[in-house]
Amino acid sequence: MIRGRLRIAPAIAAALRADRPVVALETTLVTHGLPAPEGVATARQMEAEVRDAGAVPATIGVLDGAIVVGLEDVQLDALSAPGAVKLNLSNLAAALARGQRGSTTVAATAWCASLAGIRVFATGGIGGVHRGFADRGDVSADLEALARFAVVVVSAGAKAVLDLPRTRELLETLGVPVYGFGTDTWPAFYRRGSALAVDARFDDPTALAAAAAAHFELGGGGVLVGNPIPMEHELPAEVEREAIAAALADAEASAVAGRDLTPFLLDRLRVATAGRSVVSNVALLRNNARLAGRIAAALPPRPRE
Ligand code: PSU
Ligand code: MN
Repeated sequence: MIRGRLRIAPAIAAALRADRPVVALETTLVTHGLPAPEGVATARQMEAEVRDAGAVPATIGVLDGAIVVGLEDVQLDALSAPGAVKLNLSNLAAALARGQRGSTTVAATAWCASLAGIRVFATGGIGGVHRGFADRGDVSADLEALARFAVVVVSAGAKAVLDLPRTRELLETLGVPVYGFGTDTWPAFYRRGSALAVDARFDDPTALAAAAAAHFELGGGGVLVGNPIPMEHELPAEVEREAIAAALADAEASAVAGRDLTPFLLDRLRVATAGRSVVSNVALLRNNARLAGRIAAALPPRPRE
């Protein structure tokens, strides 16, 4: 039924049929998370990292009324022209039906990946519970999607502008396993660690892949992997603290809300750190794409029905 809505590039369809490793990549970080032309360049670097790790990259977006799984270079360029809609679980269908051009968030990409039969997905930082939750009630659809779709999501934690302790609690509530790759604490995006524990630590992609496969076998939903930002790209704690405070103050002083909030905060961080946050973001994205490729390559064969 979804066939017409889901356009899987031939190379990716062939890899999936042969049960070769495939990694889904999202596009909201391209259109809304990074400044142009950094976004498109980063998407291509992430694809290269996935390939270097021995897997096939499948960058996902919405074009001409279809979910395109495996955007070609010209399609990625078309998608990232100004005006792309940021798509999550609640506006994906309307965008498809209207033929709107859109980029997929973690939430929408997890959905599309599971429709396509892709089991691993790389992003930068997931969305979560925003600070000031009591007043705004703003919780990213990424958390609900993680609970629902059986995909391994590789990230550097949740975005640092969020309320990380509440986000961690909600993942626990939703039953999403949070694994640390080479870490006992949940990574905090621009920083390698936090005071928050992971459910299990793995130092080897094969052991991690086995745990994720066991979760899927039990009928579980998504698995979140926390992969710390490479040490040399961490933002100094003081720089990060001040930049986040400035970004949150700017958001408070403006009327920004809803889907616009996260892109607004990321852009304010860029300004407050004189571009350093973007360099760190790109570094952790590439690092996550590479690990996702290794995990995809290590997953046991898909069980045959
Ligand atoms: N990771 C990044 N940059 C980003 C994002 C993730 O390094 O811009 C995007 C993802 O697409 C994620 C979205 O799903 O930010 C979160 O938006 P919201 O908080 O509105 O759900
Ligand atoms: Mn939100």
